Amino acid sequence: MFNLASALLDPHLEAGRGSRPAFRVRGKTLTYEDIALLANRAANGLRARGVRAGDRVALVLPDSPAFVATFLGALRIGAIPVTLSTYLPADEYAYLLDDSGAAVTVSDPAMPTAVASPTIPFDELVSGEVEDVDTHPTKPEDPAFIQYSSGTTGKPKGVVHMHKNGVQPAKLHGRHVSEVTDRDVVFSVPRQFFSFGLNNSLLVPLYYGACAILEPERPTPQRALEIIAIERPTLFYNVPTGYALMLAAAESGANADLSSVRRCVSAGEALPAPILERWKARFGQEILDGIGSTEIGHICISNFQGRVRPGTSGQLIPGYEARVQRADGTDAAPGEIGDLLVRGPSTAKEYWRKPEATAHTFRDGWVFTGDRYTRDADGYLTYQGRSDDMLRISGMWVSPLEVESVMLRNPAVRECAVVARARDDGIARPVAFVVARDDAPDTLAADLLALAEEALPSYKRPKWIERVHELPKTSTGKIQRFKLRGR
Ligand code: 3UK
Repeated sequence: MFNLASALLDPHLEAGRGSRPAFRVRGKTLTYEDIALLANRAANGLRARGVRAGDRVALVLPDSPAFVATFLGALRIGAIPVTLSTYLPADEYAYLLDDSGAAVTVSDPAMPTAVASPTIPFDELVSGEVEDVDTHPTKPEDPAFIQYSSGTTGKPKGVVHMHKNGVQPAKLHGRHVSEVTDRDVVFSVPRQFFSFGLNNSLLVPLYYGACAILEPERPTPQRALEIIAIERPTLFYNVPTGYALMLAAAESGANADLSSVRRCVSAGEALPAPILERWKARFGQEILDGIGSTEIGHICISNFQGRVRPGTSGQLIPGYEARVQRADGTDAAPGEIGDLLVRGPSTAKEYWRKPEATAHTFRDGWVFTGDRYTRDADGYLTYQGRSDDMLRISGMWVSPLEVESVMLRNPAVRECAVVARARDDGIARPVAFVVARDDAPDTLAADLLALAEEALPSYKRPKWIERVHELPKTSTGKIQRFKLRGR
């Protein structure tokens, strides 16, 4: 048997490290013993509500001890936590709860969400529950937890991780890139419901007996700098836009003391070289960019301290293999663009109840990432864009179709294609290429920006509207968005 909750907590308690700090939340400390006992109460609370091994437990919780305890408590009894974003619209919750078939949903009434179905507030879940529980004898390959990824097209897919691979992010990236020890204090701006954040603030620090700072509200750049100055983390994690905004805040006078930090890690989208260079000039620290995915389980290719190459995703982390393939399945030559496939011990088992999507992405132990890459003679890999048309904005997926559909609501728009364009600092934002009707008003661009503001969350809104006479198309009439990139 192998149980992930037991693997993350029990060795610390058995070795007498129960009184060591596991989490810091707004000035309060929770020890390893505190969090283990809270997780046991959550486990008992779930069992009392009829949850059994194999049942799914949805979490709609901010970064907090409640999140950690519900996650670990569910694992402990062999139930499967499903970590959902706390920022979704009502119809998306309805879809995700139905798709995962969640038996219960645990929430935090202090953080209102749009979940329409009944939820159990965490405080109620653990109220009156005892602090010991027996561990369900899960097997290494049993499903442990599910994270949703919106991936390429269609509806989000549940990525199913196994008990045994939950410790691999710690053993691979945690060991070789962050070099985590029990003396580390970690702080991740990306949230725990996101795969990058779950690794940063839960799976990796607990494995090493380190301490993670949890901030329930998504921190603004100013707040992130403040938390760093007060809590003095040694390891810091963010997405490229987060680094760019913190830099901008520091450059316009915000207090910034990063002297405690010995590693800055970036993932989620490519880190532009100018951001890395400006960060280094200001803080004397490099940023270690690495590429990972929900399906891979964590970062698998990364820059390493002392051998960073700005503008690249770095080199393979020991334990992973990568192939850069031509369309015919043969290996691309050095410098030649191809499809990136990755193999390693942290990769997921499958998509939840989606055999076709599983067959497309999980190929004989390899994960087809959907990313285009080149590899040079030294083994440095460089991101070249997606093989589909999906955009990565602020580390989140944006479907061009969704944005184009909003633009097309304006009757003066005949056709529209949305791609990503880098601003001066290299950070990507959506740009809409629009073919307008001849009688379109001069105010069209402003009208479309206003429409986007009304209909889309800010990261999905086009920042530029470009009027063109026609869109590039294939002979079969398919829009060639890749030809618009860089235009
Ligand atoms: C893109 C990158 C260039 C790439 C993630 C760290 O982002 C994570 O997972 P998601 O499933 O998205 C995966 C996709 O995002 N991407 C991520 N990092 C980079 N592109 N450079 C990068 N450094 O398209 C990839 O396929 O949301 C990141 C750890 C765990 C994760 N799940």
